[in-house]
Formats: sequence, structure tokens, C-alpha cells
Amino acid sequence: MTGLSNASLAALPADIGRPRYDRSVVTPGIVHLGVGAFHRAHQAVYVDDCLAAGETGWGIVGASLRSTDTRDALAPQDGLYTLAVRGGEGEELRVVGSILSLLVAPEDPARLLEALCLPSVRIVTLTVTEKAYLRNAAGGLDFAHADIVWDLAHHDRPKTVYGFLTEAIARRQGTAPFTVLCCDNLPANGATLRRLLFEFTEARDKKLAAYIERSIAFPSSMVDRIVPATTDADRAHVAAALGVADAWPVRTEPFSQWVVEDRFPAGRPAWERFGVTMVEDVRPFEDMKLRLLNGSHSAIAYLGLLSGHETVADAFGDPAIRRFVQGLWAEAIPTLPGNAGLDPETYTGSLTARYDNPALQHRTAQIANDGSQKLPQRIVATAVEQLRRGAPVDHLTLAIAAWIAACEARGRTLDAGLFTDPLDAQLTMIFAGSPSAADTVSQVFAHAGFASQQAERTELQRAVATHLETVRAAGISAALSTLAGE
Ligand code: CS2
Repeated sequence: MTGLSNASLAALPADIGRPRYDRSVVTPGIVHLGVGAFHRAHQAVYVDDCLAAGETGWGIVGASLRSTDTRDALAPQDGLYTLAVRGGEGEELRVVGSILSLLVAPEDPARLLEALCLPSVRIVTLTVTEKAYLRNAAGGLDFAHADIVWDLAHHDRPKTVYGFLTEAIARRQGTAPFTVLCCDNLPANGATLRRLLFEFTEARDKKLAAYIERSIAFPSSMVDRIVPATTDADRAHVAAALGVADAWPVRTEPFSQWVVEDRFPAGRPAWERFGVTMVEDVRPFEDMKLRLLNGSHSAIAYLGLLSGHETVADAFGDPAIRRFVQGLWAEAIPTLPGNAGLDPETYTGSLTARYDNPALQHRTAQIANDGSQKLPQRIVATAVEQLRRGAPVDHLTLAIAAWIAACEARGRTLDAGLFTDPLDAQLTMIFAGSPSAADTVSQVFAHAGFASQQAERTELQRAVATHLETVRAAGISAALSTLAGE
């Protein structure tokens, strides 16, 4: 079977969407760091819409910071790939054309620096996942990390986002700077990246750090679309529909949301024409999404794994877990700003429908990865705020206990490699000592930096330990029943 490429576009069946613009005249305006499935189902699609409307200056150079997979799959396809949008009513297939070229940073860091320095590039977007920000337990930049040490010493061969951004900004001084748009699931993601990058640059060159503070904009943004990992069944299905092979299609849901702070001194695509909400302050949207969607997602993942459910739809179809999620939402909603025009009830209603989508097949094990990096903003911050106001945290703390229990269950009742965490080495050491629930929780909190420097930490640990004790002694369904007062 021939592969998807510019040359095979014309022969695609009529019902398959495709770039209806001349890709050869599109110039690179965006460099994206972390060109994984999420980016390809989200930002790249909004940009594709802009290109189709004639904004030819915003093509994407997609860079991977680690593996060669995406480049290997998409470069022979001229950057093209299929987006399969699956809802209850069927499926829509569309070939997306906004990614013009692909790079692999570790293979050739100089090429990525060159791309970042192209005068036509005015925006750098990032989806590199929580752990790539290399934060220490206190939330600052982890200067002890080998890659940070390397990047401070090797300016022209960096490995981290900080090394790449700082060097590119240094080289671009005197020409128009780019805007840095963080699209990861971190609270105040633009401001967070700005603070961490400032720490890095200060350690390299104080004048440059001051220049960054003065001249570079870091708008925050909230991104939302559920994107399960692609399977071979997806590849076979897409090939059958297209009549050509696509090495790496992406499957997603109909829902898509992007809320972006409108601070782009060097210009931006007219995203608002294609469903992007441009705002002054993204924080309320971000908190709602992190605490209601991502918080419940992580809880569903760990409770689901411990209950033997492979997908979100299966886990959410389990009445005990569904009721738990309602309880979790009830604890999170009071922590959201009341005056920001948000409607959390409508939001959770739409989440319910999204989680029930049986066509998505979103694996609980996929979401379970990197819990130590995700829970602080998804669950722990919410719990601390609830405790501060004397409000209940039973569900939030069971979610944390379920994370610890699921980590502990790997290699016992769960497959050893089912999911991974940057703290795995430390977790293994903690579990090896078979400590009591209380000791386990306090050691895990210390390593993960959960609620560090918060007065509520001890109370929080105590509540998590009580749940962990029940899960260890009687299992997750007993813990859920106890919580439900059964
Ligand atoms: C998920 C997110 O894997 C995870 O941790 O919670 O990737 C989630 O699917 C997206 O944030 C949805 O926008």
C-alpha cells in the first residue's frame, strides 16, 4: 500500500478532509516543542484551520525532545497525518497539513536552534508534559538534574526546553523576539515556565535573564482534548478508509477547547475565528480544567486500575467509581473562583458525556503515568484549599491514596511496567521497607513535595494514610464503600 504524502492527497476518497490550501507556499511561523499525539489533535488542527483560511505565515516546525518516532513516521509523509474524531455518532477523518517539517532535538540540537532563530518564527509552543519542566520538590528548577547541569555548560548543544529557549533567545537578541506559549497542564503555565526559565537563565547570564523578563511574552493557555495513544487497530482502520497507509494517525474526541491569554507582541494567527477563546486571564479556566477534568481523570485512572478497569469508559461505568467522581467534583467545585463566569455544573455534565464515550478507548494506564508530577495541581492543591476552609477532603485524599496503592501494586497485582513515574526509584525504595501506611505517606509526600511548606500537610497526610490502610487491608472497593457510608 502506498503511504500518505502530498502526492497521494488527490486520490483520497471524497469524504476525507484534507488541506485545501497550497502547502508549498506556507512558511514556518511556529516552532512546536513536543510534537506528540496531543499537539497533533489540538494546536496543529487550529493552525490547519488558519492556513486553510489563507494565513500562510503560520506553518509549524515540529520538534521532539526525545524520541525519533514521530519524525520517522511523519517525515516520509511530508508531515501529513490523519485525525480521526470519534464520537457517539460515528467518525470523521481529516488529513492535517499544518506541520511542515519535523526535527529530533537530541539527534541534531543545532538544527532545532536554527529553526528557533528563523526570523519568520514568531511563536514557540510547548507540550512537553509535566515532567519535562524538571521541577524540584519545592517547585523550583531542579539544578541538580543532569540535563540542567549539561545545558548550563553546553549552550550550543542543549537537551532541555530551558537550554533551547535561552540559547535561541540569546541568538535572536536585536531581532524580533518570539512569544512562548506553554500548552501543558500546569497551573498558570505561562507564568510557571517564565519563572523556571528565568531561574535557568539567571544561572547562565544575568543580563540575558533581565532581557527575557523585559522582552519575552509568556501567555498562559488552557488546552483540552482527550487523545488516547494510537493503536495498530487505528492504523489499520485509517488505512482502510483512506486507501493509503498512515504510519501515525491520531484518534480523539469531538470536544476541543483552547483558552489563550492574548499577549502576542510578535503577532499570532487569528485563532479566535476557529473556536479559540482569547482572554486576559486564563487562570479560572485552567483551575476548572485541572481540578475537575484532570483531577477526576487521575482518580479514575488509579481507582480504575485497582478495580481492574482498562479504559476510562469502563471505570466510569462502574457505579462505585462514578459516585466517587461526583463526590470528588463536589469537593473541588467550592475551590473554583465564583465570580469568573464559570459554570462548573455544565462543565461536569459535559465531562460525564466525554468519559462515557465508548469509542475513545482511553486506557487508564496511560493517564496513570507521572502521577507525582500531576497530582500537585490536580488534587493536592484542591485538598489544601478545602482543608483551609474546614471543608471535606475525603474523596481528594482517597485519590492520593489510590495513586500510592497503584504504584505499590505494580509488580504484584498489576504489571510491573504498566505505568511509570519519574519518582519510581525513590518509590521502589520506600515500598521495599514495607513501612506502615502513615510512614509510606509521609515519605512519599516528602519526595514528591506534596503540600510542602503548607500548614495543612500533616492533616492531609493523616487522611491519606487512613485511606491507604483501608485499601491495603481490604481493597479498593471496600475503601469506596466506606467512603459512601455503606
Ligand atoms: C490526562 C490528560 O493523561 C492525562 O494525564 O488527564 O492528558 C487529559 O486527557 C488532557 O489534559 C485532556 O485535555
